[in-house]
Amino acid sequence: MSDNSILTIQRPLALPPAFFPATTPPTYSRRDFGSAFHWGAACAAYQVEGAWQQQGKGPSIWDEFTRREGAIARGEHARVGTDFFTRYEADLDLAQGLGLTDFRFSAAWARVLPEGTGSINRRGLDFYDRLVDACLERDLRPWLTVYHWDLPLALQQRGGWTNRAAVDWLADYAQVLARRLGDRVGHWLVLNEPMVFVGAGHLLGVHAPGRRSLPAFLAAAHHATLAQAEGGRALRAVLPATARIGTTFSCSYVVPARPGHAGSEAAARRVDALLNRFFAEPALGLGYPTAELPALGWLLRRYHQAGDDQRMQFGFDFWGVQNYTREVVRRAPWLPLLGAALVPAKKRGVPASEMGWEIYPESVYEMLKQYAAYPGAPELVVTESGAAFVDEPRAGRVPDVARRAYLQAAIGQVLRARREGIRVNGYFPWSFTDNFEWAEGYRPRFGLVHVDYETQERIIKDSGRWYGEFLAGAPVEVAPSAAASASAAAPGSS
Ligand code: IFM
Repeated sequence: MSDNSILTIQRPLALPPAFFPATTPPTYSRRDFGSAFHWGAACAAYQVEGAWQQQGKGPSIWDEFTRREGAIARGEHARVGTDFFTRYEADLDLAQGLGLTDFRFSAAWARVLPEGTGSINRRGLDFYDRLVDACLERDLRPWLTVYHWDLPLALQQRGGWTNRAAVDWLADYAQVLARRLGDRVGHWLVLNEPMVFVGAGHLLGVHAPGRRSLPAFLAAAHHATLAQAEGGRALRAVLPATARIGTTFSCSYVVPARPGHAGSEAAARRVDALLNRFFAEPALGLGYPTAELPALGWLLRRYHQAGDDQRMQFGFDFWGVQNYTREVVRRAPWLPLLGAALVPAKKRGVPASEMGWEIYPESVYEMLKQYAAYPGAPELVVTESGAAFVDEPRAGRVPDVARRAYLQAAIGQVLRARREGIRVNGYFPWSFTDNFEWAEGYRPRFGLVHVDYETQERIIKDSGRWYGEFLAGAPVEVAPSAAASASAAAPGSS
């Protein structure tokens, strides 16, 4: 990394206390996490690769969805993305320069199998082969996500996730990757955030494939739950015994808008079951959280077949915890299914990121605690964590003070969890570079590295420079006044 001399750990005193809750350790350094801790950064194929039609790649549901009028902010798309397909070596050079030990990316299913099943596109698979080697050449351990939302369009035309055959499609595709890359990729993640691609894609209609249907949602959810476990088994069958197989969950610490109020508490439990427990508990053999979500009775009657409870179980080596915020929930009896609504950060008047998500770094600690509390829970890894802000380069620098502070606070919360004995063994900021943020387009920037989408020029932001300093051993010193004056933000309106 160049110009280290100007890297100092600044004390962001001007930031609101939410950035540094009083529970943040006031000082810490990389050494506190031990030498085996994984320090990475993450990205996903569709959000960065571009090259949407190159070298035999087939179309994905996102290639189709981004063509729809009004689907994506400002009509943006990811046909070029951050051009990672051609620039991956330069990006990995930056990651190496910052001192990362691990690098997480996904494979584009339609690049490997243009029709989703059947014949392999050798040139597509060759790309991931080169990418894996490029990581290893830079001492970056590759973490490969099998499915990060970009289903081949050909499979959508056969019903996509609503078709039970999707379980086998995913398992077969996972084995194609594992057979070619398993000799060098040691960490595998089956699904990225199933609740998001199932919910936003099939119930809310704001992500590909743009469905708004409760039956489609329930069918897709059940098939994704099966695919999560069967994908794990498919990988296990062909990978070396040393491979670590995980999967990821989107999650948010859920609190009632009116603590102590029975209706509000019950509403929060229902939302927690949907957002945080839905995909984790079946993997442990606990089934779906039907007590809190009676609507799932319909799923069970309609889509669940004999033997599915066993098929939904899998002994993952780790769970990827992906956390950005918390949710404050109020009772909303007029709303079907959940009878609950989220109270937006804006309405609560609390600090929020560009995504409108409350800045609440303690959520990562709370979710680690919640997942670790399951008997039989595997090791945890924070496979995504970060915050989107609008960043403006100034004279060759990107002074993203808020993101840096967020990361410092969130990493501090991971340390807090470790000090309480929680088995969490890695942290991956989302994202390594700015990228295509799905329906929101390019405006929300999450990266440690700024991307100029006109020129594809990269600038390491101050948050990225700080991350490099931290990985090189510099201590974090949380502004004492902020930590001392901080108090947990009030949940807000009911
Ligand atoms: O950009 C996404 C990513 O693809 C999945 N997890 C959440 C991120 C921010 O929204």
